[in-house]
Amino acid sequence: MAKALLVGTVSKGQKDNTVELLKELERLADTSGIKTIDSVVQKIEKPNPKFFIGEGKVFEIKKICEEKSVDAVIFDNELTATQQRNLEEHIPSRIIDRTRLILNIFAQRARTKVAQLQVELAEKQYELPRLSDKSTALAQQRGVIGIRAGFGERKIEVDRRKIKDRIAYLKKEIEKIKFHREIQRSKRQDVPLQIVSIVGYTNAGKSTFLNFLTGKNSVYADDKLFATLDPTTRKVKLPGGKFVLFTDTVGFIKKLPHQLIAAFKSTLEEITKSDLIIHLIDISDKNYKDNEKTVMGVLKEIGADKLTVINAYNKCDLLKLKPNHSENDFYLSAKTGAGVQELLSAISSKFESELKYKKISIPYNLFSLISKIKSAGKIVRYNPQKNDPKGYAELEILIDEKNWGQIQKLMSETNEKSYAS
Ligand SMILES: Nc1nc2c(ncn2[C@@H]2O[C@H](COP(=O)(O)OP(=O)(O)OP(=O)(O)O)[C@@H](O)[C@H]2O)c(=O)[nH]1
Ligand SMILES: [Mg+2]
Repeated sequence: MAKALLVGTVSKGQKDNTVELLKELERLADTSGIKTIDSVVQKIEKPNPKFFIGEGKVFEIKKICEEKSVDAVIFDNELTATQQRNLEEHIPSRIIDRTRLILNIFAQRARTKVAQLQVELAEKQYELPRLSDKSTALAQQRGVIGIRAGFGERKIEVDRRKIKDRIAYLKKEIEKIKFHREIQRSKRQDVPLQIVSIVGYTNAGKSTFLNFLTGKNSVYADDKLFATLDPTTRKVKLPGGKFVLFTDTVGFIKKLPHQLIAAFKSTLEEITKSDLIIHLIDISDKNYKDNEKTVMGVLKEIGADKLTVINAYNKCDLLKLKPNHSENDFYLSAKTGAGVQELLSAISSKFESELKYKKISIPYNLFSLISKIKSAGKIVRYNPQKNDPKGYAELEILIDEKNWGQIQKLMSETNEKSYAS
C-alpha cells in the first residue's frame, strides 16, 4: 500500500486540531488505497501562489518524505498548475491534491457507461489547465502521447486541442445517453409517479435507506466514501397505498470539485426534477452540522434549493441520547428501521395534501385507467352509470396536477381512436 503524508491548512483564528481536520482526507486516501503515515497542518491567511503553503513548510515536508520514504504528499485543497509544479521540484514524492484524489475515487467507482464518461469529462477538465510544455515534453519522451506536431504548432497546442476535442466528444455522448434515457422513461410511464430524491453527504446512509425501503439489498452500500455514483430508482409503496419512486444518488462532500459538479450535471439535474427531497444526515458524525450546510450549498448550486426538503437524521441507533423531536425533522436508523415509518407517513400526507379533487367520466374501453388513478392518487367515489349504453362510470378522484394532465391526454387520445373506428 502506498504511503502518504497529508497536508492541511487552517486560518489564524481556527483550531488546528490536525486529527479532526484531516480525518476526512485520510478516509478519502484510504478509500483510494493509500495509507496515511503522517500529517502536517499550517496556519495561513491566504495561499502562497508559489507553493500554496509557506516555503519553510515545503522543506519540512521534504525532510519527512526522505526520512519516512513517503510515496505521495496529499493536499486537502486544489492546487494550481504552478503550485503543483513548484512543489514537485522540491519534494521527491508525488504531489496529489484533493481534487485529483476525489477524481481517482470516482474513476474507481464508476460502473456504468455514463458514469465513466462523466468521470472522464471531469478528469479532462482538470487536466486541461494543468498541461505544460514540460509535462507534455516528458510525456513525449516516455512515448505516452506520441503524436507529431504539425508545422508551426507547438507540442502543447496539439495536446490542448486533443483534450478539447475529447471534452466535446464526451459532452455529446453524455447528452445522447441522457436523451435516450428520457425517451425510455416517458415510454415506460404513461402515468408518472412522484419522485423522491434521497440526497446527503457521502456515507450518510442513502443506499442503506433505499435498501431498507425496498426490503432488498439491491443497492451497493458500504462504509466507503462515494460507494454509489450511479443513481438508482426504486418503486416504493407508501402507507396509504400510493406508489412513489425513490432515487438514491451520488453523495456530496466538502469542496466537491467543480469539475465533477459540471460533469455530473445530467445526474444531478435529476434531483431538480423531483417532487420532494429527503436530506439524509449522519447525526453520529461530529461534523454533521457542517455536512448539512455543504449539502444545502450543493443543492443551491444545482438549483434544487427551491424544492421541499425534509431533513432526516440517520444512524440514531449510534446515539446514546435520543434527540428531541421537532415538527419538521425526522430521526431514524436506516439500519434498524426505527423511525422510518414516521418519515414515510409524513411523505404520504404531504403528497396527499397536494391532491386536487376532480370528476371524470370513463368510457368502457378505459377501465385500465382506474388502476393508474389508484396508483397515482385516490378514488373517492365510483358511480357506474347503469343506464348508459356505453357503460360509462363517473369517478370522483383526488389527483396531482402532473397526473391529471396525463390522464386527460390519455382519455382524449382514446376518444379520438374510438371515434375514428
Ligand atoms: N449504525 C448505522 N450504520 C448505518 C446506518 N445507515 C447506514 N449505515 C452504515 O453507513 C455506511 C454507509 O452507508 P451507505 O448506505 O453506503 O451510505 P451512502 O450515503 O449511500 O454513501 P455514498 O454512496 O458513499 O455516498 C455503511 O457502512 C452502512 O452500513 C444506520 O442507520 N446506523
Ligand atoms: Mg450510496
